[in-house]
Amino acid sequence: MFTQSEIEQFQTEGWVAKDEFWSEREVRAMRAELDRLKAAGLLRNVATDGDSETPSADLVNLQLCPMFPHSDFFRAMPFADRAIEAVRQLIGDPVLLHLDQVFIKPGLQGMGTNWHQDNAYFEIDDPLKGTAMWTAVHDANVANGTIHVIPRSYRVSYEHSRDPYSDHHIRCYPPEDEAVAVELPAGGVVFFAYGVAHCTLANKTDKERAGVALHFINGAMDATAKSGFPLGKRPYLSGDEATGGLREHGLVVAGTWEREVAAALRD
Ligand SMILES: O=C(O)CCC(=O)C(=O)O
Repeated sequence: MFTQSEIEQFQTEGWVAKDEFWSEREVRAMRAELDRLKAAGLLRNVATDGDSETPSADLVNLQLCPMFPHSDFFRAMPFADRAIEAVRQLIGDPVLLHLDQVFIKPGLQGMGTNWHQDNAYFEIDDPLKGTAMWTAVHDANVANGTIHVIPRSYRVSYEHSRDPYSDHHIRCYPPEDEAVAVELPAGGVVFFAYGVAHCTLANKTDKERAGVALHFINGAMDATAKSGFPLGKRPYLSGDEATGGLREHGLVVAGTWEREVAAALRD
């Protein structure tokens, strides 16, 4: 999956990207499933008007967190062999799924998710032993507000406060001039460690852009990791304790990704 130098990039810079991770067919299936979730009214606009409270009528940051209770498709995604293999190379076995969520930014109205370090929520002891896997469901570029990361920022814990433009997020104020804009084609993925400061920006194009964010931790972080799924409900994806989802979800999810892709596409 990754070359040695890509793994080293993750370990020193805190992030690494893969342009062609999911196939064009898998991306079509993701879009179809997101359309279904949207039509079912499950996405919520979390944007506020600058006071962390008043729902914004103009700005839109549509979020669903967690996704798995509403979607067999997104429940299966982290169990895809490719995802597990990539994450275990970066953070080591055993790998657990810690959280899943999606952010949709409608054309022209879509707003960014302000600067933060995931570890301000998750508080794991080693900020490189947890990683986000952010999938670009549409081409993600500077114009539509792609994700930006600050390399090596896992070495600093920035102070976080309430984000005035979100009803529940927190934000920090890192040195933005050090940011890298991670442009990805649809189906591309960026992995960034829990300690890496990141944000997305406004979608200034007239087309929707979505990012699916899966968060993973190494098993050694499980006992003390905050937020995310409750302890005992974070599926082990690799290692001796992995049951394919049986223990945490009550049914075997491993091996269902292809079937879910076909189902989303009604093939
Ligand atoms: O896609 C976004 O707007 C934000 C993603 C994010 O902050 C995350 O996955 O932690």
